[in-house]
Amino acid sequence: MSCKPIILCFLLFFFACKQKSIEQEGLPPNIIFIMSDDHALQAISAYGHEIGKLAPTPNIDRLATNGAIFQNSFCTNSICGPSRAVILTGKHSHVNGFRMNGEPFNGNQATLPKHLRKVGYETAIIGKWHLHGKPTGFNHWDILNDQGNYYNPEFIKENDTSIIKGYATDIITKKSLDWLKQRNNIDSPFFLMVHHKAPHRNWMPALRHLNKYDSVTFPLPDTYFPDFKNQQAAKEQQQTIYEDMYEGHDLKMSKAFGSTELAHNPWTTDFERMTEEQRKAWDKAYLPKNNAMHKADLSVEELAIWKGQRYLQDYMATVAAVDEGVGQLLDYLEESGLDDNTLVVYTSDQGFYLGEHGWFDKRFMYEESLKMPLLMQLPGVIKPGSTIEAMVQNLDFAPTFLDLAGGSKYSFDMQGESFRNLLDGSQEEFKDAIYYHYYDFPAFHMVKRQYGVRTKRYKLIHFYDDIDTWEFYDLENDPNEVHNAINDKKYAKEIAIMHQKLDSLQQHYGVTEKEFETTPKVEIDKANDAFR
Ligand code: SGN
Ligand code: CA
Repeated sequence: MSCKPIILCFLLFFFACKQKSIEQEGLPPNIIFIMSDDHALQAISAYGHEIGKLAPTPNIDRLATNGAIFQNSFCTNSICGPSRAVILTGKHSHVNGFRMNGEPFNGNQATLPKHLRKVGYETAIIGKWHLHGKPTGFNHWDILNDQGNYYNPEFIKENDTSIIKGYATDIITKKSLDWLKQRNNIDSPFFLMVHHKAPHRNWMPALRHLNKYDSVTFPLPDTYFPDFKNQQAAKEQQQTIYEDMYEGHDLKMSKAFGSTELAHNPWTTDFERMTEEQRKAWDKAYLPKNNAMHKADLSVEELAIWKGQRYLQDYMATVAAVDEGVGQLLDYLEESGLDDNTLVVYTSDQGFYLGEHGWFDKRFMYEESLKMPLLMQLPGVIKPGSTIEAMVQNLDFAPTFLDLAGGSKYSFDMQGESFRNLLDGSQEEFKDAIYYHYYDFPAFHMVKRQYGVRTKRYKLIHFYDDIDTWEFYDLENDPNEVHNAINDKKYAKEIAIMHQKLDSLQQHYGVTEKEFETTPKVEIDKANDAFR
């Protein structure tokens, strides 16, 4: 028998494969955007902080090894819904209209997924949405109801709302993998947003992680017991670990030795929704730890330190499941060969305080909540192991992704800019100053309204509404931001320059008088008592 037909078949097969790979090379990259909720960069080992090193995140770190770690990525408004709206629109809060949690998001406006669809992408979002109303611009969406719950959370789809038994982080990972595996239109690139609830308050770890960090002592920051000299807004917040956390709901403390009944737990929804089996495993893990605390008969200061430890142990245990989920997604990309042409992004909607200034939560323009973790891999574009020092913002994500997707013309009216050239190293600098504006006052944690500007070295903040105070920090000499140098003559010149920068940024971004509204005093007084 002649072997000619076999050779012919082989050649045809070879050219077909070759053709396919040329086409694929020409395709814009897929984008997997993994965003957790309230994940401080101190809690990611690749960032080198002590906390991250004691509770490593090997899978998130894979992105730093395979790609780039950003050292200076900032949000424009450190709170959940607003950050998400900025990411979707590439516009500051006062322009996209979603300035604080609870305001309606106008889903008719132009957004990143809508533009990506115009250039041929299939788009999906799975997990936390928190912009109220139904997502628009996505071919597929499957979202947590509002903030979502750690155990047996409720998910909402176009025509279905159901409680899914299990642990939120694992369910979100599984739903994401299922979507990737079952994609109906495999010839188009995709944009998948994987949005975790973890490590958001009230930090409930998965059953397999309930004892994960019991034997680890995390370092509490030098500023754990602050004096807030010349920092009036900081003095008046309600987000101090040892003053404002709910002992049951947040710290999982029991009422008494030998009891599993939770101490202060104003909303029963998080624990009551657990199955009997889950609750049993939970109590088994926490009872001995809580008993030990009761037995130790701690002083006020010792208890404050104990609370810091409990907080960090639980927080990091919720991060562990997120990290495992990232690992599963990366493994799948590698096994399927998709990794070659997929931009994988890991970030959080904002940073978070892990005891700095004595705090949990975010909102303030001080570093730990202003900074977002940001890691990205894209083979062939981002050099493995790169560190990007340039200042970028969540405002710039949409223009950057559109640029990579071949849709940069759609970002013409966005306020962010593409930082694509930072990715391949063709550019090292980006912005010389970033603008911040937080509005959610009076609200949970009573953090004052504030706006400001940050450059590589300095920060100027104005707190307003029921106060009117300015703060200035030299981040090089005072990285912990404990010395408000606004009245220090030594910095007069720098302060004047920062004022100019602030004015010109507000002008550039179209900030009008309307953005500086204040609240009637009766409302503030009412709110002051509401969240204790
Ligand atoms: C909840 C939390 C607050 C948190 C806000 C906003 N309390 O209200 O601590 O600041 O969400 O968070 S909780 O005990 O009900 O969880 S955000 O991430 O959605 O902005
Ligand atoms: Ca958040």
